[in-house]
Amino acid sequence: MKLYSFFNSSTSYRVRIALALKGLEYDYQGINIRVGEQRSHHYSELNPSKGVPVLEGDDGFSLSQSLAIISYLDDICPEPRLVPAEPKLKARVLEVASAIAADMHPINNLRVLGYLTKELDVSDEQKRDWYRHWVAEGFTALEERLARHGYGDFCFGETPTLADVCLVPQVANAQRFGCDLSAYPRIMAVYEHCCRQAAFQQAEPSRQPDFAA
Ligand SMILES: N[C@@H](CCC(=O)N[C@@H](CS)C(=O)NCC(=O)O)C(=O)O
Repeated sequence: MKLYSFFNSSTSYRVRIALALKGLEYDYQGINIRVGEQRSHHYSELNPSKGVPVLEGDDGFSLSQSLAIISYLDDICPEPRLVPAEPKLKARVLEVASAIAADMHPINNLRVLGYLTKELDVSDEQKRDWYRHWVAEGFTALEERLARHGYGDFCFGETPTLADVCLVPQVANAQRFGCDLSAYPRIMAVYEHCCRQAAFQQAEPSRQPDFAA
């Protein structure tokens, strides 16, 4: 398998965590989204949405969208299951994953931040305010959700799920943008617990072949 990834991309980070948890080997192909490689002719043939990650199987099957990739990995390599089978737990896990992947990530994606500065002439400070505002909205709701329904060291129990796989990269990105995360003790406790696990460490941005400070 080959993973098209960018070290700092939170969506790539999700898939790297899933691959590491499942112990799956893969070749790493860095796509530098800072310089626009995701918009190159070659890459947009692979992914018309022009984003990372893309997973390419040895049989030529290729797939974009981090959540679809993780669902596929769960089907071809079920242990450990990242989307639990039990209906209510599965729904809770998907609720958290969707809050991050569908509500939070898209409005702070690189192309959105780029549009703010390049097309709408927003200053870097205003762009940071935008980022921090949407992180605060999203994490305030997520903290409440986890306080009501979460338990154990991970989001839900003592084994990682898709909820943790989405939470860790979102926290890492928020830290990179200098967000104050002190109001989210449950989110941060889960994040810190995950960061002590070998699979999560293996997937960290600083440990990727294309890492650049
Ligand atoms: N919903 C997609 C989003 C993919 C995506 O847009 N990834 C970001 C990096 S986190 C990207 O490649 N951005 C490039 C850009 O915005 O131009 C997924 O979950 O895979």
